[in-house]
Amino acid sequence: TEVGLPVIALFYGWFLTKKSVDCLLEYYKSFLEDLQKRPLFLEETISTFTPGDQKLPPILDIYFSRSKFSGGRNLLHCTANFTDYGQTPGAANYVKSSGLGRAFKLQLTALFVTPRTVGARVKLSRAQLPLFNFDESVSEPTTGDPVTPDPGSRAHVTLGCAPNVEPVQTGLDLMDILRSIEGDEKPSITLNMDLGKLCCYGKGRWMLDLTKPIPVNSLFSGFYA
Ligand code: ACK
Repeated sequence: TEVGLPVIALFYGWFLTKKSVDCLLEYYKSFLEDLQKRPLFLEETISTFTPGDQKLPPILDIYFSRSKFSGGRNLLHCTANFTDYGQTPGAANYVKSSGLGRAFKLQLTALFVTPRTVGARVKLSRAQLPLFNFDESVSEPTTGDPVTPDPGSRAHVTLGCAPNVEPVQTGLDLMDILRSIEGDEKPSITLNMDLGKLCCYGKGRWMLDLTKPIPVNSLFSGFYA
């Protein structure tokens, strides 16, 4: 009888439940609406947009759109391992030991915005950390002081991307902001928002540590298409 071949997914990760997706997208929407009303944010961020975009009205929810994601479906996830259908080493063993189909609560601890991406930072628990398979030191720049990031510091949920930006950029943007913070860079602008203090680390890069972390429910699973 035919048993079927095992297939390795494009990536594995924590997929938010529908209720948590709806809830987080509401946060995202009101965050963008709030940003839209902040001249200091718009000035700093729009100054870094490409020249052609500067004439456009700053409609942030169009600029940071989600339409290209997940085949247009309203999915939100935190990538744990980008296996590229098995192209990456150790993918098959990872799948065996990862325990697919388990439910996890994720803690979102910060929101961040750059001229390229918007994301939510995820603080992985001790049980979640072993599933997170990223070598964060790979995204280190070759110049400047090497700062070794904490394991799991790249964990995030991509909320929106600017035109022609791929979601893989969100994790790189997060690492880039964290490097500035760890390098003891002081924020150049601070804005008091409903959700917490939004701090600017230059070049249109902003991070807001949530005064109250947002808990979301998720299922550990693979994404295939
Ligand atoms: O927002 P993300 O974590 O960034 O979720 C998407 C998901 O996989 C599907 O595209 C992430 N992704 C794409 N390419 C890579 C890569 N080379 N390394 C790590 N993550 C990636 C992307």
